Amino acid sequence: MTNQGSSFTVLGRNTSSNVQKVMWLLAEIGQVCTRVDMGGSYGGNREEAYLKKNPNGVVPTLLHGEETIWESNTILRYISTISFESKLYPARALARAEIERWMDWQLGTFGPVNALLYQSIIRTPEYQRQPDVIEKHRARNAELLGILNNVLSQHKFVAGDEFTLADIAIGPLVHRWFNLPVERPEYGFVRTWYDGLCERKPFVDHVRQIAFV
Ligand SMILES: N[C@@H](CCC(=O)N[C@@H](CS)C(=O)NCC(=O)O)C(=O)O
Repeated sequence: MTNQGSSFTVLGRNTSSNVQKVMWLLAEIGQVCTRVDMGGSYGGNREEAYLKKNPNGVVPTLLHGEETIWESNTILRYISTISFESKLYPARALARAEIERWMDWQLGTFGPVNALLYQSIIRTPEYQRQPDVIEKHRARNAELLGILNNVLSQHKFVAGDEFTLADIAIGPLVHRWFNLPVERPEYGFVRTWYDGLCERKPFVDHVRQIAFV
């Protein structure tokens, strides 16, 4: 397959949850990569050279040989496919759909709601924080995590009994939920799953130990 032997370069700051997913996956499968700080306080992502690679001006962007890939979940699928990581991303259509719907749920449903909560606390100076706004976002996150809790009551990981890309897509956002100063309902199944992630070194290295900014 083209570029299969080429190395990976990830453009993006390690504080971005979308960069974290990619770094976490690469570490899980033992793929060496180079990461270049871009975005946030590092900047560079609105410059012409970067926009030529990723017209959205956001991180991450993956460079692999001659190829340039953007959208973090697409990057996860690309890396898994070319690395033949069939447990993380099986070829069977139904198994794939099970995983991909949770990746899409992260991107289209949970991600935006989680980002609003994160921004209303971490990205807002303390004196400007609005308790009613934080509460609105907290409640919506709690509602969505109830869905996840229900699913995790049925099997060990998000998309079944195997650890897959679905866990990697959602993990960094659940990490934020458990570490923001908000009240949380008792979601025992999500807690057990999250505690399990915290026992994985790649998760600790690329998600858990990175400070919130
Ligand atoms: N859907 C995109 C979202 C990418 C995105 O919004 N990245 C944020 C960081 S999480 C970003 O680049 N923000 C601007 C910046 O960091 O300067 C993906 O999953 O790759």
